Amino acid sequence: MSPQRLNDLIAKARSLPLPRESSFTSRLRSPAVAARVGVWLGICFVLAFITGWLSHEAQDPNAWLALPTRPVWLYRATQGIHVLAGTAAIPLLLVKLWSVFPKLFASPPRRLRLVLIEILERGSVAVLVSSAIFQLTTGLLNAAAWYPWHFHFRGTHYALAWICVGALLVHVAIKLPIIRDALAADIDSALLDRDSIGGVPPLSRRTLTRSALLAAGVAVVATAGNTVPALRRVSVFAVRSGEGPQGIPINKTARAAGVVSLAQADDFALGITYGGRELSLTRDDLLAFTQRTHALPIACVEGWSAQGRWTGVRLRDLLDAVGAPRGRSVMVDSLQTEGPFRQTLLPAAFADDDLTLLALALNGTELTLDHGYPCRLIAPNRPGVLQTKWVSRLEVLA
Ligand SMILES: Nc1nc2c(c(=O)[nH]1)N[C@H]1C(S)=C(S)[C@@H](COP(=O)(O)O)O[C@H]1N2
Ligand SMILES: [Mo]
Repeated sequence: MSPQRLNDLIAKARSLPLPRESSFTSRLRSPAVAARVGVWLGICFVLAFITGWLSHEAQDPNAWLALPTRPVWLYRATQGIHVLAGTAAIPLLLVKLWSVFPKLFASPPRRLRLVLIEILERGSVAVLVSSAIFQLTTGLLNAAAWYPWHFHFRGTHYALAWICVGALLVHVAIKLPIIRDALAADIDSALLDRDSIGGVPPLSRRTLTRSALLAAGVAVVATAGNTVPALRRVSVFAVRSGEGPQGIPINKTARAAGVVSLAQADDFALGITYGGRELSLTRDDLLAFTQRTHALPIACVEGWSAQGRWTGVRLRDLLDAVGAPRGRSVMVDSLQTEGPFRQTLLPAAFADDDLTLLALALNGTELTLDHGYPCRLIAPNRPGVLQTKWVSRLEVLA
């Protein structure tokens, strides 16, 4: 495109009946606010990114970063932080977008070189804003157990996280001088303001920034009951803080998993195999093993978690029964015939851990059907999605 034609295009764009940057006169729409809210937003995104990445790795049996088996509450904490950081980011992002909105209508610069820089800069902001909105919306809906999409949530949310954080780094790098100046100056300083700013608004910049933080805090308290039992009564947004049978919520019921009759069948037997050796154990056989009780949390990737007292057979005792050596991973199968969680790989560190149980009871009573009757896996510091219910078979891998 010739410079002349570009100039014509720019002139045409300028004459369109759109708002201009100068149409916005509020003092609140300022770099002073954008930078301050941006710092908190950045903290939320970094926390969500690190904890989300950890969770993604924890669910991947081939990950180079394996979760340790201690402390038993670690994954519960990181996944709680993940969902709460994302929740706090929602009001912060809204205020931040509002504060920079006039920039969307800034006239393009006149020089070709500057236009190219502007395109790059705006492009990175477009990627950042759209990926941030995508991440927060899908995350929020997922935590609310509503899945109105057809794509694979975990893979998509994970891929977009890298794009979002990449665009965030580019954005911060480009804006560093203005961020530095805005944070160094008093919040009411007019130093970085647009020319079009009008009179004194009904709200001070300080009040707006504090309100944004307060809204983030309220959003956190309103959801934290998903993870923090003490907050259950005030957490109006906590989707699965409800008690559930045996004191713990249910993610997938036996009916939804299609295992109601198989799980209650009289001839149920757990198969355990190692090499050529095979053992078949009824529920009564399992009850004849030494029963142990441990307090371990179910920490769902969708942000809720709850502690239970699980009673059952130490997994290692079952592996010993087929003569399997230590240091072997175990494939855990469920009675469920479909769905991604019907089979999970239990890495050796978890299979050999003293706290890992094939649970038969929860909080003092026989496991209910929805919690995984006749038997379910419960291991320390393991994502909820991998705590397989309705276990039918354990295969010790070579
Ligand atoms: N077979 C099977 N096991 C499963 C699931 C499933 O869908 N199928 N859901 C998992 C998920 S996502 C969670 S959070 C926990 C929840 O356990 P609970 O319902 O006993 O609280 O079970 C896990 N075990
Ligand atoms: Mo879950």
